[in-house]
Amino acid sequence: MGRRGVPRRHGRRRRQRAPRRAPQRRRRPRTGEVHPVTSAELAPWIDKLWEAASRGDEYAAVDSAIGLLDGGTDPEALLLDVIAPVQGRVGREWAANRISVAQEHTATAINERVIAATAHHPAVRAAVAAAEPAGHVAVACIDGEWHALPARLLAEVLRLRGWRVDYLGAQVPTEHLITHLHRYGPQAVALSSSIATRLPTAHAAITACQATGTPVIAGGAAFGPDGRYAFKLGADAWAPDARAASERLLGEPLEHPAAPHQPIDDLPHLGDQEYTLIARSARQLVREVMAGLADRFPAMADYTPEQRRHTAEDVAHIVDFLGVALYVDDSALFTGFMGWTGGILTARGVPARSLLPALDLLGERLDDFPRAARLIGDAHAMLAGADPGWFARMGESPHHASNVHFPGPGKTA
Ligand code: B12
Repeated sequence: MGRRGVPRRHGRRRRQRAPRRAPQRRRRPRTGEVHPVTSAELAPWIDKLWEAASRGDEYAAVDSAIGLLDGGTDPEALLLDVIAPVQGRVGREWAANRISVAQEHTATAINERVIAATAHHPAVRAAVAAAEPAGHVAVACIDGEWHALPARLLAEVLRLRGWRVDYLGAQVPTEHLITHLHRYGPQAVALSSSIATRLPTAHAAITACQATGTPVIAGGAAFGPDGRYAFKLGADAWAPDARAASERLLGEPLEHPAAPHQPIDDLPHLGDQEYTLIARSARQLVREVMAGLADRFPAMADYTPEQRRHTAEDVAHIVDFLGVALYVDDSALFTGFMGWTGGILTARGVPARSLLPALDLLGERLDDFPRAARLIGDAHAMLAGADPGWFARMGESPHHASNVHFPGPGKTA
């Protein structure tokens, strides 16, 4: 049953007190042992954790985190100023082809263990218990979203700031999230997504949560560096990182969500059906582009089955990103993705221009779709015009990304 009309305010308790303390000083753990640290003090610990995680040494990684906590380091600083940058470095090192996919997975798995060990450290448990109660929030990843680590960091930071957190983890089916909201009634739901192709699903989840009367704060790399897609999809709030998210939740109450509505009400351009038709025929499009590539590049006949599979996966990513760019009607999303992919290829010795034939084939098949044709044209112009140095820099950027394999046989991970 929906609960629209029931006014639920965040931080109400705090709002009754005056004057407020400066935002950065609020709700820090007050165990008496914790001391603030500067980024210069933390830098060697970032290196230490990175080295342990990248060589797969879980014990050394956990020991370095525990050592920091034993020494009285603010747990929030450990989470956000040590573990998060290390995880960002994992992505950059992979993008630059300096670590393998397996090393990236290993390092990520170790960082997850480090976060878990941190959460159970006595100083952290004491800090959570001592924090002034802030309210009740659910943190969940969008359905199909595997990137749980950013959401987990958010959940731990919110706990440290006094929130009772229901952490639902990766890929939460929207219907189960809604059941949870009805059953436990958190004041807000924090939806996390890192991969832009989940944005249409994120939109459905945001709309469904709001229909229960629960305001939504959205975050994670998928929503764009300035949160533009969160706002386009009707989220009640957005924040760039966990610190800003906790400040936002403790600040002005989130507006009571808009009346129940359909996704198309937020995005009237969906009425042209381009997104729907392309999303529905994505598999067929991938097959046609693959057949076209085989015609144009006889060398593909010598590809191993694995190389063909990888190339097809990459074409599928291009079609997926085209679809999501049509969904949010933003050419920059598709161009950014293609530029980032060009960067990934450049780092692996494959020229970014080798993406052009796939774009050409896609454009030929979609010439009846004016918005899609424009997006493909923009991406084509970018790929044809940019110099290799620019692609190298794009590959290092965390905000635009793709899969890894397109299109040179054996060139990519
Ligand atoms: C680790 C990782 C994975 C792991 C995830 C494991 C896990 N348990 O999380 C695995 C291996 C599973 C994975 C899979 C994939 N990944 Co990946 N992955 C990454 C990587 C390297 C790190 C992500 C991360 O943890 N970042 C660190 C944290 C700290 O990031 P953060 O966003 O800054 O987090 C803060 C804020 O976003 C904010 N925040 C987060 N959530 C929320 C929520 C709210 C409400 C608020 C307010 C704030 C907030 O607070 C956080 C803390 O301050 C990134 C690259 C990168 N540089 O980020 C790619 C990346 C996210 N992955 C990407 C891709 C493409 C994939 C795959 C498609 C690859 C594939 N071949 O299958 C799959 C997709 C799986 C899926 N369906 O979700 C792309 C995304 C492309 C895009 N533009 O959308 C990236 C950018 C790079 C890449 N190509 O690898 N990935």
